[in-house]
Amino acid sequence: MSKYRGKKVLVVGFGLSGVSVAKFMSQEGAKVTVTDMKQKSELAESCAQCADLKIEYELGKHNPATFLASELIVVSPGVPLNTKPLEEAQKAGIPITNEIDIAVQEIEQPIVAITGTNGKTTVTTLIGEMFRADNKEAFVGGNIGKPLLDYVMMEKKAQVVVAEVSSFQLELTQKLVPAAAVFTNIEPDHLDRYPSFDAYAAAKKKLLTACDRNSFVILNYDNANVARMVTENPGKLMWFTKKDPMAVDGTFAESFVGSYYKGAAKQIVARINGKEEIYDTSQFKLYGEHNRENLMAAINAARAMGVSPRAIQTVINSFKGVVHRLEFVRRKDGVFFFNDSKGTNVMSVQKSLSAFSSNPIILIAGGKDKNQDFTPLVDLVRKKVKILILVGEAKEKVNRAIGDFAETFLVGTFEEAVLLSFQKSRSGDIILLSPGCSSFDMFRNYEERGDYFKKLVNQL
Ligand code: UMA
Repeated sequence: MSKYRGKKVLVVGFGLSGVSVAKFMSQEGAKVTVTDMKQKSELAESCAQCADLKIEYELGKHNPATFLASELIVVSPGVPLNTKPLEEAQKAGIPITNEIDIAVQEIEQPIVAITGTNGKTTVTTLIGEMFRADNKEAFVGGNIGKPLLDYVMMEKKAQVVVAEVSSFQLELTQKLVPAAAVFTNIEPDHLDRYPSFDAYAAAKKKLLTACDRNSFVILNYDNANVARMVTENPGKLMWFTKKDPMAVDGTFAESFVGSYYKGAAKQIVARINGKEEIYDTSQFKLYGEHNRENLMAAINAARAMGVSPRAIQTVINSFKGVVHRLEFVRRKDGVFFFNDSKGTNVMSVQKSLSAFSSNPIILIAGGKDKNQDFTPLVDLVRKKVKILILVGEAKEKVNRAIGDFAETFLVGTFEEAVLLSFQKSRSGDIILLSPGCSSFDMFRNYEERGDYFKKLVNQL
């Protein structure tokens, strides 16, 4: 009998994660209540998906008494844990968990978990593709947009679960033991949710402490915040680096397991099980050095999990990238348009700007601020950005930080931003939407923002 049968379960937040939890808990025979700060009219899609289920709703508010009367509270990733009724419930000793932690207790297949500030969606997608190219069924989900509980409810099971996990999801995770854990990089982000960078990094580190000695731990040697995280050896370490390990130091080179990039030859060398394998990246289509890092991370994870080198090479040659991530949209009158709507923090804008070598860039940025410092962009803006178009809630703040380093326009609407970018462009320019901010001031999510950008661009 299900351990949830008859239990009073409160689901907090009724987005993707909440819907999946509500469905699962109903299926398990729990007494489900859903609460969300939004009104019913704003949650039509979620309500429609659960229309056939026997669920109590408390919408438009969070009622502390309902929290205190629950036996289990399942929190959506976007709901901060310092929300008052949650704090009170925690004080009262009511168990609080999340969708990921419930799911991993039900999943019998090995889990490859990917976290980091940037690159995790690309790495997650690449790993999934590599399994598939090797004729192995993979479920690809988590923060990438498909809740893991959806997988639990599916009848047909995959051989492996490849899960992107965010810091929000890791905060409450206790039961996850990944077969492989990947850390792409850790840089300041979500500082509107966390009191400090250390608090954010600590949430990410929970994936490392979740590993046991059989887990493969895949780390970015070139990212200081990741490299310094490993104080003791939690599992089987695999590194990836753009440097030649021989040039780093002798002991590192000797003990090196993982991948490194030989830029001149456009090769990735993977040293696995004491042998070296060479991957040719000359046909890899993704822009930028950071995408070489993402590729190496994926190669390590795939090889650790037994994917064949041949399948990996096939994916390197054919992978087209991830939507909203430095996604090429169109060329019009010699101007190239790129949609990087998923670039929601300063580091990702840095990586996207660095991906282009010589063409002048017209950058469209701004959105909802996450209490970020935009000044790390100064150098790149000065060197690469010809025109800066700022929009959204954070436009004044971004302008104060970087507006002096390119010709800058502040505009009122997203439509104006796109139109102006095209009016100001010349053949050979790159128009890049890379907001450095989240989308919630004007859109439902970054996907909606990116889709709208593409629609406007295609109408030009
Ligand atoms: N809500 C409340 N009370 C609050 C705060 C929010 O009721 O105090 C409600 C909102 O009104 C809304 C619901 O909670 O209706 C939304 O929940 P959510 O923000 O957790 O969003 P979901 O739709 O459930 O999607 C979540 C992840 N969202 C976030 O982490 C913000 C999705 O990641 C993820 O794909 C999905 O679960 C499935 O696992 C998105 C994301 O932006 C892509 N992630 C961040 C990122 O990548 O930077 C971490």
